[in-house]
Amino acid sequence: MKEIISHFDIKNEVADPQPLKIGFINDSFIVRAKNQGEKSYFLQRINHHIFQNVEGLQRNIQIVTDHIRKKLAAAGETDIDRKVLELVPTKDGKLFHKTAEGDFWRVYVLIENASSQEKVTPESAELTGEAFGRFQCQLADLPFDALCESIPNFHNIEFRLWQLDEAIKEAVRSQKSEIRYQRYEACADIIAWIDKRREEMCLAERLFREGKLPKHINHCDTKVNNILFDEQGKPLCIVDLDTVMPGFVLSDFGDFMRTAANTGAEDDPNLENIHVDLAIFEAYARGYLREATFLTDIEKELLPYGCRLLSYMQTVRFFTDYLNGDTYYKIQYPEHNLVRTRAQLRLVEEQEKVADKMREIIQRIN
Ligand code: GN1
Ligand code: MG
Repeated sequence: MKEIISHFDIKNEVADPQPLKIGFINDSFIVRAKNQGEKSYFLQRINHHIFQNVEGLQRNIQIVTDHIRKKLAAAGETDIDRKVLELVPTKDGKLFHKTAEGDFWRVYVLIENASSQEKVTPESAELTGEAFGRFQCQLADLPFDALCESIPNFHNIEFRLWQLDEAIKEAVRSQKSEIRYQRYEACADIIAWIDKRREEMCLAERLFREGKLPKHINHCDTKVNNILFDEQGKPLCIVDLDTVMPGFVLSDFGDFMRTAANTGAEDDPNLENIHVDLAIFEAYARGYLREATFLTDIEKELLPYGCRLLSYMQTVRFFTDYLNGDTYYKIQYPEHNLVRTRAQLRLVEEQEKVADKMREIIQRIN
């Protein structure tokens, strides 16, 4: 680990990296300054099986953080170092270090005195909505194709359904004794449930093809825990920029609601816990719409649909991984991906029940 750190342009003395348990994808470590008052760092091993174009990924992050830093400076903001992430280059000026074993590492400056939350209150949701709205707005003047898709077709539901269909085909072809066959056979109800909603859920992609729905730069992982709050509980900085890429604003709005406006957990084994928290929905939407001033009418109109779309997409993704034998998401117990699937599926059903109420709320705020 010490060796890894030595490749980066870190000028102060630091302690050994300590592992952090966050995220399902990358491995993260904290690298503390030895002397008080000096910079500490956040070291990550990038999962290059998932992010196959590490160069493009790191370039995306650099473009986005530079752009936001400029916007913050132009707006006369203070404490900018805590409001936007900063990549630390390697000593030879690269944005990542590749080891002889083929691992990819990167370093950020650690944002001090900041913490993440797993749940929000209506008060913090409004501030969070503003923060994500501002984030999108700051990036709205970048052409959407200024960034690459760090994971191709990441939030493309047509592609996710295709992946599911491939997983099903593989499962059907496999031996009856294999786990994928058994999982497939036991989950006919889930497959039928997904099929019933296919057409509706591909609407956004169709509208894009017809030129009716634009793409912008999105964060594409707007879970509550991807925002850092300061000591007063105010949003400070948006983190986890691996998936910043072109997409529909529905992605960011919907993914936040998927995690925050759910009274249950993403992997709640008790489906009775799962309902839509309309107070959170309303508060977040109010903050978001206040800041995301670039939105077109169709984008605003589709926001409630975006909530269902993202929960549905997550259902499909968790379920595909379950059928594939849990190769993508880290799991904590053998049936974890099935539990996650059922919890997300229930959330879609709950969002369907309150779709009209969501629409009324958006109209009222607008
Ligand atoms: C993954 O690793 P994490 O928690 O930031 C995933 C998201 C999913 C999420 C589900 C690159 O995010 O898309 O919504 O898990 N990220 C990637 O909790 O696949
Ligand atoms: Mg994350």
